[in-house]
Amino acid sequence: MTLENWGWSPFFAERFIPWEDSGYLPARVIRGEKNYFRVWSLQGEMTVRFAGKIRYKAGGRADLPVVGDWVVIKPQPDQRGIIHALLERKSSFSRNLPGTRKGKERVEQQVIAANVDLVFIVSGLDRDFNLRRIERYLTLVGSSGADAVILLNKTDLCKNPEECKTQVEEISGNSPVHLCMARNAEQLDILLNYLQPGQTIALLGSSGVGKSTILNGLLGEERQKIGAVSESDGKGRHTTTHRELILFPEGGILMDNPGMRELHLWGEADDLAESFSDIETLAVTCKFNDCQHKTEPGCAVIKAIETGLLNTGRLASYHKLKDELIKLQQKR
Ligand SMILES: Nc1nc2c(ncn2[C@@H]2O[C@H](COP(=O)(O)OP(=O)(O)OP(=O)(O)O)[C@@H](O)[C@H]2O)c(=O)[nH]1
Ligand SMILES: [Mg+2]
Ligand SMILES: [Zn+2]
Repeated sequence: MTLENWGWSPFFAERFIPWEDSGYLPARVIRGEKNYFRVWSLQGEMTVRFAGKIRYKAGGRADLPVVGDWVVIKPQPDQRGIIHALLERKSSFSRNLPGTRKGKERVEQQVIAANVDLVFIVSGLDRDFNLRRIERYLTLVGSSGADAVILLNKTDLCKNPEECKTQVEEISGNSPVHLCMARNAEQLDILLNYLQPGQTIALLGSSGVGKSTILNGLLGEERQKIGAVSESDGKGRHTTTHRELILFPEGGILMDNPGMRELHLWGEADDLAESFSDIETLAVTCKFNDCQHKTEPGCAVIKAIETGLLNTGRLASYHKLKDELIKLQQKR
């Protein structure tokens, strides 16, 4: 096994140069527990903690290691070690953890996963199916620096999966959309093409959509625990509780994730240029440069609604996500 199998590249090698030749090793965080991490290095898998100075020096939560990070460790006896530094991330997937402190609203970046190349956005074709949520995921992935592929799972629970796929393709821009039925491992073969040596793919989506079932189906073994969805509301029960990187024997790394409840964006208003490229392209021909596409005369976006080129749900979603990103920018 090489570091490259685990996603190591010249980008990280360059950042590791200052640590070379003094007993330090690069290692990838494959699982995070409350007080320690599991990492993989050329000395195999081990349990590591981080040196107090990392926590002390960290400007915020975002500077602490998460699953997917490359860290600098010093091995100790019994497959244990200490994390001394976090190597700069190539990409990171973050959300906003809003809250209040001393009565004041505040925002905080929560890095969910690091150094992910591709995200499988998984949606169930049952009650989970929701175009607006898929748009939100696409925006979040757009801000992260990773590419997105949309998987519409549970085709057996949908009367017309092709029709749903067409609807998603209207909002997915350049991201491919695939249908699958993970329970019977059907239509998963095409996904194997995305698994390339050293590439990290994260599975994201609500609880119960079948992320772990997809992972098991691709791997061909019952690696991850699967949980039934509730009969009353069709939602999952948060069966997966830890993020984890799983190395595929044929190459490629998959990250299973717990289902996400709240999905507050962390990014900038400009990030919508990718996930809403249709609207942003129309906006170029609006009469006013700062057109908000609400009531302005000569608005090309409103005109597209009138002619049926664009639907109101999509525009409302654009406004909602844009407002959220602008508010976030103001608070930061
Ligand atoms: N009908 C049907 N059920 C499926 C399919 N794929 C997965 N399921 C079921 O959906 C339920 C949830 O699957 P999981 O793989 O545990 O879902 P998850 O996204 O990993 O959920 P969390 O770990 O809670 O985030 C299980 O009962 C699966 O058997 C499918 O293609 N069709
Ligand atoms: Mg799961
Ligand atoms: Zn306009």
